[in-house]
Amino acid sequence: MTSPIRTERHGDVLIIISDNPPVNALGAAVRQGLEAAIKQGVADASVEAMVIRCDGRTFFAGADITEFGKPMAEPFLPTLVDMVEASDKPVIAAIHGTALGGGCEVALACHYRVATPSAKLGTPEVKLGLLPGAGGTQRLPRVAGVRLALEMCAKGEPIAAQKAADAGLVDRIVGEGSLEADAIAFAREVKAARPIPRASEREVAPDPEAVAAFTRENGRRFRGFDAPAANIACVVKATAVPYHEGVQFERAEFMKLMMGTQSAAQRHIFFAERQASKIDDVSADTQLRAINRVGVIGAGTMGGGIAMNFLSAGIPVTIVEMAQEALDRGQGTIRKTYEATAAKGRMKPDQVEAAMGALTPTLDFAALAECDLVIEAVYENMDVKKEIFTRLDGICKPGAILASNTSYLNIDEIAAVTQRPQDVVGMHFFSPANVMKLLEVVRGAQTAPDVIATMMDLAKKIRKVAVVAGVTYGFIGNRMLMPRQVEANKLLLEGATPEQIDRVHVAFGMPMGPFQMADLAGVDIGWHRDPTRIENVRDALAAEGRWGQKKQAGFYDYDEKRTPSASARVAEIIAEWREKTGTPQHEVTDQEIVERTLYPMVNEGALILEEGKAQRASDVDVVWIYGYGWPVYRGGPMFWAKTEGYGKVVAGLEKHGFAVAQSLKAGTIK
Ligand code: T1G
Repeated sequence: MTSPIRTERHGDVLIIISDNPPVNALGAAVRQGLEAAIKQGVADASVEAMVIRCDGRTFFAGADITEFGKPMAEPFLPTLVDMVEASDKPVIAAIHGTALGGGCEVALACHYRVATPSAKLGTPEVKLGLLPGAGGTQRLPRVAGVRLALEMCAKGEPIAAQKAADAGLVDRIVGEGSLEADAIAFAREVKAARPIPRASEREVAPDPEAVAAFTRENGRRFRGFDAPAANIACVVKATAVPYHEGVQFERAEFMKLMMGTQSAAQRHIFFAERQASKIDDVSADTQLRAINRVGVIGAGTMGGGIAMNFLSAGIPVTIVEMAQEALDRGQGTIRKTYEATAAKGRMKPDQVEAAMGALTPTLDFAALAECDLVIEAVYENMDVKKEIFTRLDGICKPGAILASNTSYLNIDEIAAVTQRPQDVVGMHFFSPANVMKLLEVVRGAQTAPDVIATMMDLAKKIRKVAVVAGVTYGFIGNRMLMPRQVEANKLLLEGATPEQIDRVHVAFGMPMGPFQMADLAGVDIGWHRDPTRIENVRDALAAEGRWGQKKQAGFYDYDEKRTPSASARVAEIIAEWREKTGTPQHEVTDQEIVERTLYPMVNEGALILEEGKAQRASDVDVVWIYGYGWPVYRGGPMFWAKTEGYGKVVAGLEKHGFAVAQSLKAGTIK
């Protein structure tokens, strides 16, 4: 097998080139090729300097994650990077694309780094529940300082080449199209410079204030994760001991994380997210439909957020409303949201104007005739949606895709009112639609394969993580949410409190529990609006106007800062309903709450898979990670059930009288 590494000579400079698509991952063959090339360069007296660069779209994007958890072939990356640094001839890293993880560590072991202006450097291992395990936590602070090293290692966000240059991490920004030539020229400039600068030989002073401030500022962000603290500890170690001692500490911390369930969960999600975009029965080269203009029906919270996704991606939007006042309000909210983003420096004013300029507000439904995709985002009522799709069928051009943003309703039933059911699909965005990354693409019985392929491609363009769901009430996410809500309400009547149930979910790692979520979404959502008809605790709250945060009262009381506190009135109402329903009371334990609110979600996920309403278990996990804030370090409900042990989950479900899915019982969930 040919090595992914080749070398070329440019006079006295040896170019070492990696060609390992798609992202030059540092797999065994790459490491072996690099080792041989460096040895060749060091041994060849006519070589004065070496340049390492990569073909394809990027410099090394890290260790090969698919090798993790398997016996690793030599040379190991830590050994290889130390060998690069030990070279007695200057080695220059020529960086384009994203030098990430082990790729950034190879660059740090090089004596100099040059980069194209669009290049990025990063140590995202923490997003895989890990840390830079090839000397990165020891070399990075020595080259770029403690503060930047903390940012890069513990948060994992890549930095732009210019910022890296400002921090001394990159020695020269070179031409976007002349990387190799400029790197060779740079190599010639430094080939005779001595001593050769080695990052591991540099000192870095302790900065306890920076560490304390960083840890304090990111406490909420790092809650529940093991890896950030380990990254911080390694960076601090770099300021306290020589390199060779620091890397031993780094190694030990790395192995602890690698053996842990959190990293396994986060690596699972890394691949699950990429797998989700693959549709088993739709080939990757399916001809896509062109989407050059999008229509959105409804300029409310969802419609406005949905429109922003396309405007931000440079796709013009026609937004339709029934009344001028609603249209103006919707347009105003979009502008305000963009301006708020610009005020935080995350958008330039001209980008705000460009996005607003691409928005065409109208009261004229017929204006949708020119759209390639129309997304209906009106309130959840089947008759209203059928009326709209009947009109769209008469207006829209052939080949236009007709989508509904329904959160629950039957896409086939909606499609059936049109003459073009093959062009009808569900696009279930999550609120706030311009922020939440998940998009459930609901595939109807007759939805055409090229419509699905177009949806998956479009999702990438609008920076969404798309998952295909079949037609079932509530699709994947909301269908699994329902048994959780049902059990949470039952547990209230049996003796638990909203605070206890929510505390268990927050301790599990969810951003909030079922009752805090109800207060955020609105206790009146789905309420029949008749204050005289009170059939459960929720009706009682709604009848009293306790509609949640927006009313500063729901299952909790809220102060002006929306801080929740337990409500005596709610405790009274719950006590009344326990009485009224004659529900036997018992002491509800935290474990019981887990067994009765989280295990049924897993069970429902298994049923969804058995019915073919989701392609694979990892898709279900992606839905919950990106749509409902399930903690990524638990890998999603289906992955978690596996780590929990299917047997334990089945026993817990049976103990509480649930009918358990066959595949869960058999442990055959795929
Ligand atoms: N290993 C193996 N496969 C990888 C990979 C990697 N590091 N990175 C990407 N792929 C695959 C991916 O699964 C997909 O495959 C294809 O490449 C394209 O990726 C010791 C321990 C580089 C920014 O965490 O962030 O180094 O689905 O769809 O959107 O310290 O990939 O086509 O079959 O994401 O253009 C640290 C991970 C590793 C970077 C490109 N590195 N990668 O994004 O393409 S740990 C990372 C990314 C480490 C050392 C440690 C992104 C990207 P498929 P893609 P993209």
